[in-house]
Amino acid sequence: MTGRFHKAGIAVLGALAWAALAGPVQAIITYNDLVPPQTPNNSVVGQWGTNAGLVAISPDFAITTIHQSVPLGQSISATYAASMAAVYFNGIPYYPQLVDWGGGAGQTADIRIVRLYSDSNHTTPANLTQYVGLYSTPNETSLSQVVLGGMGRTRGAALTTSGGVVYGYQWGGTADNNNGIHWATNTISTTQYMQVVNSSDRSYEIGGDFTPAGTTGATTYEGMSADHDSGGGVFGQVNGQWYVMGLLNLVTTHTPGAAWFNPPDQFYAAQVSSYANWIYTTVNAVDGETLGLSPIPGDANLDRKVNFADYVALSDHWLTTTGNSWATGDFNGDGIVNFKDYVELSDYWLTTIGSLSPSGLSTAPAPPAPEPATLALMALGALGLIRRKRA
Ligand SMILES: [Ca+2]
Ligand SMILES: [Ca+2]
Repeated sequence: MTGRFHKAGIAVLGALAWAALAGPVQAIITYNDLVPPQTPNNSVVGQWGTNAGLVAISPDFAITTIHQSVPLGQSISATYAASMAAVYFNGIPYYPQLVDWGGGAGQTADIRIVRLYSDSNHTTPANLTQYVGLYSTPNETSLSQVVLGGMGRTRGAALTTSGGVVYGYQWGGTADNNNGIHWATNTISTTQYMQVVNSSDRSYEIGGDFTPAGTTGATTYEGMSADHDSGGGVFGQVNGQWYVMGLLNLVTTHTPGAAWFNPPDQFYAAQVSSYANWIYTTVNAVDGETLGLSPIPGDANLDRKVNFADYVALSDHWLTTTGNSWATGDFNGDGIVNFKDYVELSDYWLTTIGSLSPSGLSTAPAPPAPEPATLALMALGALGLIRRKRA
């Protein structure tokens, strides 16, 4: 795969010099025009100028990528980060101010934080009613499904082999760009620290593949990002709430632009969990606003600590198949409390992330190292099972 995936182009840059193709309406690029039944509200993703998007994370704040302002080869500097365009949520204009960019001291993440106002003088706060929380734990690859949402190009003509087999789709014409939000599903298969624009600019990223329909690993509404989807989001639902886990920013390149599923193209997004601490504290420092953070896997009682109280909730419902929820230890939402949920709790055992000062938030994409306490938990788990059987 790495042989063919010789470089990752930046989806948002430049109008391509090729004729606009008539094509169906649906993109982010999908196999068909079906829309996932469960997505964040359409108004969570806004339009950034004519070539990108942004994601609302509170009534008055949003995050987007930086590279839609940066020429190829240039570093992501404050000058480029400060480049602002009109933004629209649900067709209503808002006026952004740069708050911070890059992910904190010494970081070059393709993320900027903006504060939104409803007037061009920046006096009246935007007061958005639709927004999502920040995904706060670096376990994106463990989720069975994520949702992609962006404003980019729609699906163009099918690409076929000489034998007539469809292997991908060209990107639709620029007239399709930024005319509305499009959704798809996928899974996150990788986390990487990788180049975004300039060779010295790197972001922690999450990524996935445009897996062929009907093959192992393809989601029902499988799709991937295309040109001008940058700044749109990768979203995950945890305990019934939506969280942004990435800002779409890179895709495999073809000339002309296209999305292949055979072999699968890759998409990447700046990883929010690696920068959640920075986003949270930066916004909080501006006006005291408290952002939503996704629950820690295993934290049944939502006190942002994974400890014995949570273990008891899981143990009390061990191997039950009805009436379950996050509060009863069903952390993966499949209705059953079993070993899969136990593994999530075990992975985050004794993890503490304060709700008001989340200094303990992980800033690395790798999962936490196993701790000695896990062994103790395993022993407790065995005891719990024995007790259940005797009951
Ligand atoms: Ca807890
Ligand atoms: Ca479960």
